[in-house]
Amino acid sequence: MKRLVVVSNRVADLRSAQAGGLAVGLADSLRQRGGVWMGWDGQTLKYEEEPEPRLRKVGTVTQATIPLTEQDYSEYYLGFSNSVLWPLFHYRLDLVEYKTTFLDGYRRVNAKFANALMSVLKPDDVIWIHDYHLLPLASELRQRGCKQRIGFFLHIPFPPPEILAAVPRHRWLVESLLEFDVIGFQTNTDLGNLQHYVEDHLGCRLEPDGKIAIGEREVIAGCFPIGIDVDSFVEMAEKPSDEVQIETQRREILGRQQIIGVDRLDYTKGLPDRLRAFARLLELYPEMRKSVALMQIATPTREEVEAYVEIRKELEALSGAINGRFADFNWTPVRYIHGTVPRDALAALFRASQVGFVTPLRDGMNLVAKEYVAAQSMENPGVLVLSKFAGAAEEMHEALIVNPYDVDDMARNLCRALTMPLEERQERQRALMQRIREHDAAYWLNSFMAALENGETNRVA
Ligand code: ADQ
Repeated sequence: MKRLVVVSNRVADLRSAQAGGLAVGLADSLRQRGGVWMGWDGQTLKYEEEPEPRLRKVGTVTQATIPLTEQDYSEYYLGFSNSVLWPLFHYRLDLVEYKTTFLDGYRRVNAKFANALMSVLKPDDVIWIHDYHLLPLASELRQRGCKQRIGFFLHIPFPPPEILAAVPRHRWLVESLLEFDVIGFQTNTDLGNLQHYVEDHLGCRLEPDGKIAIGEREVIAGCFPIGIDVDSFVEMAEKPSDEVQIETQRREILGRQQIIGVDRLDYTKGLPDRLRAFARLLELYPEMRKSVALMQIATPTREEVEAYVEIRKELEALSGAINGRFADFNWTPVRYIHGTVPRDALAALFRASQVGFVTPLRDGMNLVAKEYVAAQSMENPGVLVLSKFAGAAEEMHEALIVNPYDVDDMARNLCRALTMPLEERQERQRALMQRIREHDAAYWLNSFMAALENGETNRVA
């Protein structure tokens, strides 16, 4: 079996129990085959140092990391990656902040990654590159003579051509992308967007099997929806800590239901309208007051980008206003937690919540939706209320699908979820669980690797 070389902006800490399903799945595959995981080490240096990657062996896996300079961090990471590509690929043209230096930094760091990677590659390796930070990396590697097969997986959405055309140098970006042998997307919508772009802007031909023909070359572009490690999540959900158990029993005695939201604190996750929808539920259905509460857990991220500071302020103000308006001496409608919760506690909290409320304005997949379903018990499952703009909605039809821009629609569906008869909840849960089991983390990994190693184009419908 060929050695696998994974490249992503950051290298996951493979020894951490908190690593999510993706890191664990990739790490397992790396361990079995032997391989390398390369990325930025999270350090920023004042001065330039042409990076020799720092190698650290963890069992059969070599972690190869490089530092960035402060300028790289600001132009490549905060700049082009997170102030241009992230908002734009999530259809938020209004939040794009572009400077020419951002693009320079983005190209410079991709070249740095390529130099570092060339020094660790062996002729027989297969290379798998992840996410929007590294779109031009295959092109940089090819320029340095890399002949190995290179795959790419985009974790976030791929926008329609009219939106993509707002990125400076968008043509260069897509041409660079086509230097990969396999390009994987989360959904058929994303795949369709790339296909439209290459047909309309680059004059490429689509083969009947979905391959993109560019001159003599053929590129596989496919849909590989990412999944979770269902069993490990089920196991965690079934073992609640004493603290979670006491809290759950208290709510049961009081006859109170809980709606749960868990996200990185990001403007793509639809958090303000989610809180407004909860307030609207209390307005439209006054009988729900004191019998339901919303727990929203939001982990801070990218706090150096202005848009993230704004969203944090907005949420704090909104949760305060809702509590000020509706709270009683013995009932707090919104519990807003600005922080991270350990994965095992999260699983138990999902199981103890009657509704999983997942309402991104746009999301590549959204693993929280799948984790919520995995955590439910078949005897008394909760209901997933899911945005139609999450990639997960392409597969999870049995959730209550909502429009995250329509506060009234979300409020009505919350009420429907909270009052749904047991039989209907079980029917939906059975179908959802079957689907997330079929399309789990291992399936995602194996189907991508089959495309990368054997050129298989079996796409998920
Ligand atoms: P993210 O935008 O980070 O990922 P998501 O898919 O929801 O979004 O994954 C987040 C992970 O972090 C989940 O495992 C979740 O449990 C955990 N998490 C989130 N908030 C947390 C909190 N407050 N406390 C503890 N854990 C928390 C990107 C794309 C997604 C895509 C994934 C994987 O934006 O669309 O699904 O990559 O491809």
